[in-house]
Amino acid sequence: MAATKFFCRWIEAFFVLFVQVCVKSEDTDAHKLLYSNGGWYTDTENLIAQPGPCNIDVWDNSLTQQGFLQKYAEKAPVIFRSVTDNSNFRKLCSKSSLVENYGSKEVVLSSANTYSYTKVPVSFQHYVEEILRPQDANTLGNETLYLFGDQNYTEWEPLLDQYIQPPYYLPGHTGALSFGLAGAGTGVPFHFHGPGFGEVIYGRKRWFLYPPDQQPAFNPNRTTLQWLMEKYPQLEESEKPYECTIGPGEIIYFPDRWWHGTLNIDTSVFISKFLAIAPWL
Ligand SMILES: O=C(O)CCC(=O)C(=O)O
Repeated sequence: MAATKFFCRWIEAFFVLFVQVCVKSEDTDAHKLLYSNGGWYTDTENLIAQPGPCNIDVWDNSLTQQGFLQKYAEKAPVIFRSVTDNSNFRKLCSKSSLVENYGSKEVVLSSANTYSYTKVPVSFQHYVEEILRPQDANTLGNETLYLFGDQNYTEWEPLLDQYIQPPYYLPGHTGALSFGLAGAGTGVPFHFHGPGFGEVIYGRKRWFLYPPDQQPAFNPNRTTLQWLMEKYPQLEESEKPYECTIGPGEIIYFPDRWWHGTLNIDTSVFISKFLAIAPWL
């Protein structure tokens, strides 16, 4: 009897140890990936843009859907921290995993100016090896190619399906996902459209926003980096934007028709969910 008890305890202890080792090594892998930015390196000499202050409300999942609708949906941007766990999606977005699984798939690059007129189809691998690079401070937005949106949804579906979407919604709206990858110092200059969410998977992204009735002064062909260096330092207190720099696992929500411009501090992987009115809902 005593021998059986001893044997059972031994088996139990072994099992607990086994589970602890497995959980710990998964955790460590996730941390290693985050620490290495998923292999999307940026040389420190190419980190020309810096993170800025954050004057936007930040919430964890204690914000209810009702609170979101009352305080933010149509009124103000908001940042969410740790409201979803996209560590599995993050693993799939490491450089080695994306190049291996999606290298031969086509993506359509857009010029990084306000109206993104230019569209250039290339393979994902070509973009990573030949085009993705840190922003040169003198290069214009209309001369910079940027990957955001415009993937063939069917081909990229296995990846996008793994993304856990933000847990907040706008009644009567449907959402479309847009995947992005861009170099340090790149970004999209001020523009506006419908409401949406933007999450950073790797890297850091600085967001600048203005309400619909406060159009900022900017040149649509100059980059957000050029605006930051030329115009931002001259802004009066009352002209300063809403802004925040978000990192992996953080999500920004921007309301309908709010002006927004983005600036990637590091080489960044990101995903947006654009919301549009769905008459059938
Ligand atoms: O995340 C970005 O850099 C650009 C996102 C954006 O502003 C947009 O797609 O409208």
